[in-house]
Formats: sequence, C-alpha cells, structure tokens
Amino acid sequence: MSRIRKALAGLAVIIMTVAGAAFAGATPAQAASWTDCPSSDSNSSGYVCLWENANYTGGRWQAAKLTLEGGFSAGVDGCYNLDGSSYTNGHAVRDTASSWAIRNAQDNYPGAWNYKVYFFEWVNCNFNGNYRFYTGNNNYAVSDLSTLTPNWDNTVASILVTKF
Ligand SMILES: [Ca+2]
Repeated sequence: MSRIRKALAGLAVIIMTVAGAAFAGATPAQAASWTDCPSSDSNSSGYVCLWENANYTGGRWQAAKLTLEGGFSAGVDGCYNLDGSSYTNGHAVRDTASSWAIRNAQDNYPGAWNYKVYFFEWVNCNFNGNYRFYTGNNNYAVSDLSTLTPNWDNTVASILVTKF
C-alpha cells in the first residue's frame, strides 16, 4: 500500500473502533454470516462476496464466478476492477472490504473444480502487488481480513477469476 493508503486505512480503523464502541450494546436482529453470500442456484457457478466490515457486516458486494470469469478489464480476461463498484448500502467497494467469502458451485456445474479466485491489492489484477488466491470448488470465508498476513483489511482493489 502507498503511504497515503496506509494512513487512510489507519484512520478507518480508528473510526470503526469508535463506531464499534458506540454500538457495542446493540444486538443485531439476525447474526451476519458468510452464508449471506448466495449459495448457487441450480447450475450456478457460485459467488464471490465482499463485505464492508468485519464479520460479514456492513454493505455486501457479490458477483457470480461465471460473470467475473467472463469479464475483461485492463486487457486481462477474467479481471474485474472494483473501481466504481458499490455495496448494497451504496458505499464504494475498492480498498474497503473487511471480510470476504467464496461460495462453491453446484456439483453438476461444469468445470466447477477448476475455478481459481484471486484477490489483488492493486487494480488491473496486477501481480506485482500483493495477491491471494483460492482454488477449487469449496466454500472459503475470512471474517476479519486484518487477521491475514499481510493485513488485507481495506485492501482489495481487483479480482481475477480463471479456470486452470
Ligand atoms: Ca472496511
């Protein structure tokens, strides 16, 4: 991350901490879960989801793996830049995600086991920055991206979905 981005990330943590303290006594009507990311319809490829806050809270962004795989951004097949993407609450997705999930496909979905999902620190699916990937037709979920090494909180800028 650039120095400015690091500074902004630190500020976001402080703001979230204050907000968390203010609402610590509130009880959510329904506990948030990674399973809020949609499971597949019949013959669906499964989904990739990002949440604005840790523990699958705040706004959610979601896209089918098939849709992402068919995308084309920055000259890269299957690359999806998060510039201009919004969560369900309208907030910007780029550099703000604090939890993520990948939902598996239906057993009968062709090629489901061959999916590879990459998350990138930089836009344009640029492998020169940090990236992290998940392979195969499984469920993956991280409730707090700050627990990863390196810290992935408020970092995801692009996503690449390929088959191998
Ligand atoms: Ca966040």
